[in-house]
Amino acid sequence: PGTREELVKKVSATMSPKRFSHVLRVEKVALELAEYYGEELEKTSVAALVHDYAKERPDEDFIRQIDKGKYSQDLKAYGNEIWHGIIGADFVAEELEISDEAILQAVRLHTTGAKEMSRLAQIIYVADFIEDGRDFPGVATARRLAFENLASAVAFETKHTLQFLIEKEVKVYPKTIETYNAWVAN
Ligand code: DGI
Ligand code: FE
Ligand code: FE
Ligand code: FE
Repeated sequence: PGTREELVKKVSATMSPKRFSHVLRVEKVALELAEYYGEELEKTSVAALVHDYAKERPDEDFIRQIDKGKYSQDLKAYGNEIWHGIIGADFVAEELEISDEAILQAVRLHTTGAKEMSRLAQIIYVADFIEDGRDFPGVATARRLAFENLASAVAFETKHTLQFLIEKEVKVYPKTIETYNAWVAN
């Protein structure tokens, strides 16, 4: 992977300045959470910096990965919002030469969550939701919960996201429901 500065250079080259500033804000609060919960800071920084690496890639890149047979064809019914984490981790691994499975898994799960999430995956999932630039009803509660009980912040975010998707009447990815069943409705 190299140094943080090398990573910052590569990641910032793939996205708008606006999105990259989101990435830096995610890193900032993720490191605060890592510090608070005793997670490895270096891993947390890398995971945060790369979590949206594939967010501005053309759809064809993702379709090609699906057609290689590594993923269910069902994924084709979704779009970048679902692909950039789940499939985007492939590009993080190949192009940024990151092989740490804990980091790659945190990238894969950062949008939908999962039934089981490592502490690092929970930190990235929550940090993405509460970073300083986020402003929506409930964000203050999410920020408070994040530093009280990480699992309760994951649950709060999952419920909020599902409510938002239903309100918009968009397709809910099955993994999002799995996350809800495991973290909210248990
Ligand atoms: O990449 P970010 O904008 O920082 O945040 P994200 O990766 O957490 O979420 C990207 C978008 O994905 C967000 O608008 C919510 C949406 N999303 C999350 N779960 C689902 C979903 N969209 C659909 N269609 N289905 C889902 O299950
Ligand atoms: Fe994302
Ligand atoms: Fe998120
Ligand atoms: Fe993000």
